[in-house]
Amino acid sequence: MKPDLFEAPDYYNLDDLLTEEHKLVRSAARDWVKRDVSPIIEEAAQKAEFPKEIIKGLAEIGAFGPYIPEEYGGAGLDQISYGLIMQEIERGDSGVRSTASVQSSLVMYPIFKFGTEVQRKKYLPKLASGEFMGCFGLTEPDHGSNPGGMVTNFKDKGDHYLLNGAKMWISNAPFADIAVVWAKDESGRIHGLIVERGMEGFSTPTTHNKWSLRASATGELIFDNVKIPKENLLPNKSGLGAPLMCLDSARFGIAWGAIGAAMDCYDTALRYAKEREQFGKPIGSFQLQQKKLAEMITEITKAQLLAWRLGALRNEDKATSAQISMAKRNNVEMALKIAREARQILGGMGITGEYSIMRHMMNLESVVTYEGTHDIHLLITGMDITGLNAFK
Ligand code: TGC
Ligand code: FAD
Repeated sequence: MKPDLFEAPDYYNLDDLLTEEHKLVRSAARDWVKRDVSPIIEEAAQKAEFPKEIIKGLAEIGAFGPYIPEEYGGAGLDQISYGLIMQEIERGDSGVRSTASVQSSLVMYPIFKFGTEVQRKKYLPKLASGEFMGCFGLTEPDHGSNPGGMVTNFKDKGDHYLLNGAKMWISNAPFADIAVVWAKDESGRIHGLIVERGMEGFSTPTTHNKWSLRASATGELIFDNVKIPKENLLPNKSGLGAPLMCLDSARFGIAWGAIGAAMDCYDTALRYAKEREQFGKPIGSFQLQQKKLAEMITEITKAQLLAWRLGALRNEDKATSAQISMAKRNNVEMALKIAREARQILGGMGITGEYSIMRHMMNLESVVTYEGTHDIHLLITGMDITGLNAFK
């Protein structure tokens, strides 16, 4: 792979909206991605292997629990810092950002928000340092967009719960030490349970042959009469709203992360267009190539503004779920379109692993589907503005 020469675009001087702390956090993440991710990520993706050696670095830049309070091992940062970290990581690879999103928003957040003090103290510091890795089990083979229909369930057996069912498409599952699993009780109410690797009847088979997010490990979670200690139930919120609150946090991170992937594609294509000559001129001098590049920077700038404003709203605890859906949907589609256009600017070279663009493009095909598909987020916006529910 070519050396990482990334220079971040900032067409509207958005850095003026950031604090010194935001810039410091971003620069630590950016430097780490250049030093420790870019040199190894293409080979990891080609081999379809999660590069476990990056876990320590992710913890050091604050990517595990950026906004979790420091007393639990988190970085105690605000939402814009969290977004900037996700942006920088996904600039390197969406799969690496997935690992951080799951650990922070889908494992640490529910334990912090819905767990007991004992659970917080037991799990959060180890998750923040990367000593423990976690995964989040919501999706099932027959219930993806409609998680409320889940069939995974647990029964009260007096001194423990008995968990049965299966989850599918679970990021980090093959190596996770713990899983936050959503399952129905005997009355059909959804609860979160912490399932630990090693519990009898719990297995995590790997999902093979993905053409997307190849550097992220994906698997299933199988529960065959797994005995769960009662103290592993997250007691402070139940119902579908609990996992959906976690998704709000992760979707916010994706809205920022996708900008990183788009910036990397744009930056690569811009540099290539200025260097590559055809017909005796740089291809960047042709109007058709300029149109592509000009539209890319316009869309990136719009996405940056959306993400920044959403971060400011979340800092004030004022962002709605529907606003988060809009940003996730818009920014991921923006990144996917930019990856496709950027790939064309590189001609044949664009399909090789010499450059990051094709990897970003393939990764983004998962990002546009997970955490709520492109269509589902549109229907959430539709419901919000009309007051009419297309799901029921
Ligand atoms: P509905 O009846 O509308 O709502 C059920 C309850 O939930 C509340 N609620 C929310 N609460 C917090 N945040 C949100 N975003 C919420 N949306 C809804 C709602 O108020 C209600 O509460 P209550 O108290 O009245 O019970 O639910 P529904 O069954 O009609 O479904 C709604 C729908 C389709 C929008 C939702 O289920 C959905 O978002 N589906 C998409 C599923 C999804 O996103 N799955 C992601 C799985 S995890 C993943 O992909 C990780 S990828 C790895 C990585 O991040 O890298
Ligand atoms: P389906 O729900 O079957 O949807 C198929 C198509 O139908 C989509 O285009 C959808 O938009 C459309 N559709 C569905 N309902 C409607 C409707 N009402 N109106 C119009 N169109 C509709 N899940 C987890 O729980 N944890 C994870 O860590 C996790 N990681 C993932 C990692 C990867 C690489 C992938 C690919 C997925 C991951 N997921 C995870 C699952 C992901 O959240 C689901 O794939 C996603 O929610 C969609 O569900 P589905 O694949 O079952 O598609």
